[in-house]
Amino acid sequence: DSVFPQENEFVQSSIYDENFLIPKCRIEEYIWDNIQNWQEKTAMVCGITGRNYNYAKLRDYSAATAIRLQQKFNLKSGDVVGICLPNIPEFPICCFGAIEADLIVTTVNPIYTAHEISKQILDSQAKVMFCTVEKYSVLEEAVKLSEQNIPIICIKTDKNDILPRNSIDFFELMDTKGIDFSSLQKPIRDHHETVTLPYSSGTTGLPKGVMLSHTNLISNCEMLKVNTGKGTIVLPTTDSYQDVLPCVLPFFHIYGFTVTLMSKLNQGCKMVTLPGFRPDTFLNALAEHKGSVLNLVPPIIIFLTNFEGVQNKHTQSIRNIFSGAAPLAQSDAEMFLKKVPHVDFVQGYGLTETSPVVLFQSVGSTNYASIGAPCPKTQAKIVSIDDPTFTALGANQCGELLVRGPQTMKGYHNNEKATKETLVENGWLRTGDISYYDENGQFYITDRLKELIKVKGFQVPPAELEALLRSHNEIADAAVVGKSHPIDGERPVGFVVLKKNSTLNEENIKKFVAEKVAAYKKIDEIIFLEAIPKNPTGKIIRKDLKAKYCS
Ligand code: 4UV
Repeated sequence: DSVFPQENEFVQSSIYDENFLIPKCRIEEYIWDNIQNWQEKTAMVCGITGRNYNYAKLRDYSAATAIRLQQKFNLKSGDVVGICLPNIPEFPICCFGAIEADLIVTTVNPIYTAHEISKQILDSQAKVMFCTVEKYSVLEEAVKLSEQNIPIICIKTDKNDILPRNSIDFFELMDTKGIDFSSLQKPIRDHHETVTLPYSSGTTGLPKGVMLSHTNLISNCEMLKVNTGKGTIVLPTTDSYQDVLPCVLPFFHIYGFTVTLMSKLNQGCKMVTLPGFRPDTFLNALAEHKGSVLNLVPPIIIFLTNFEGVQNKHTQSIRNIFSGAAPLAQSDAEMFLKKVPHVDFVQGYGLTETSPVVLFQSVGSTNYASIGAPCPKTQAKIVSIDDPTFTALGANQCGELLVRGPQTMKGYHNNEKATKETLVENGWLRTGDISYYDENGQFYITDRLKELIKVKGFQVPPAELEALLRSHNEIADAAVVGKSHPIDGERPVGFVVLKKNSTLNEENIKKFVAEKVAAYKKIDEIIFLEAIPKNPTGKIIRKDLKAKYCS
């Protein structure tokens, strides 16, 4: 357990530190830790087709997958496999099977284009990819673009699916027939080693692989179990294995991965997987499966508040709702809770780089504008933006939020420079968010210092869109910033300097980008400029663009 180096009295510690212990084990041990209590209960059920697995089956299929991955592919401990899957019941089998085989999992957004996937394949050096039959042609194209020779393991999710010719059938891989469970080669990498590599752009630049260890992720799951007075943060009862979670947030993102998938498998819940957000399937899952716990982002909270089709039968079984990943206005929370006054509502704050949760509210707090206070074993401080000593400031002073704790990443994969800029002295991680805390130690996010844009809680790195715009042979220079949007949070706006004689218009440019990126990254508006404002070192002055065009 980490003991933090002492700093001044303004550093904010958790009020829940006492008796908090982090299990020293690997993820596959943690996930199946209490399985004897709920072997026969449903672990995963598809909210569309009803396809389901109980806990005993899920564990056995994961172990069989681990053994076959070790035996059939030329993989060694610490090699990376890519999981490009929507929320389907097989997601944890692929993922925790690969982890049991001592591999590292990089989760890939299943709505990414071939162009986006190929970048992650190359950067992570993935050796095997998992996808659904539906996504196979995109994966095949991505593998081609990356000029690698990578086997693709394919999951049939519909009874009419036909296995693509050059792919490997996942259902054969996970089949337990003929499996000798004792043939699994024991892992040689311990719980401090990297186990997942989700991608995040961090404070600047292109997406980077975030190296998270078993301990990072497990400590975060345990923090969510802490009792804040009126019950635990994530689950309101002790018999949590009866809780049902309609899983609408994607498992590939750290929120869905840790807070939903890992944490709830460890507690014996039933997860209803939804491959994407659609009002009808989401509401069906709530009513039909009697959803009791929800992990959400603000746009879905706004949907539940305003959508006319939301009736009592959809919300009556809900007991606990957690919101995170983007700012939620106090008024949006209040309007929502008028509709569901029986619900325990908690907001949290986190980053991919911190597994993700670092601050959360206590159950029963009505200060919805706040993101709460540090998790167990976690500290937070506010520092002046231009202070190279990162000295903690007192209450009610705005500055950059820094955090540290056992959930803080090991660093960025193959990127020492970005790691050094983000992880500074004494284990502090720079969040790139502007924040302050009040006299009660409650934190508030007021702005973002980093260039990241968040659309519906998803990351849109401006550097990625700028590089894409600049790759057009009629575009001389480009910049991208976020503009506030009442439901999505933000949307990207592009600034473009055209080359001489170019005839490009707004529509051509938007189309050019839309063909190469996932839908939520599409540019909403293009503004033509004579020059992009830059400082003497060539950095785009985004705040000028924002102030002039996006307010
Ligand atoms: O890296 P990332 O995409 O990570 C996240 C993780 C959010 C989670 C997930 C589960 C939780 O339980 C939880 O409390 C939070 O989104 O993006 C990180 C950036 O998202 C913004 C902030 O700018 C981070 O640096 N962000 C995340 N949560 C909040 C937020 C929030 N509650 N309020 C405002 N901004």
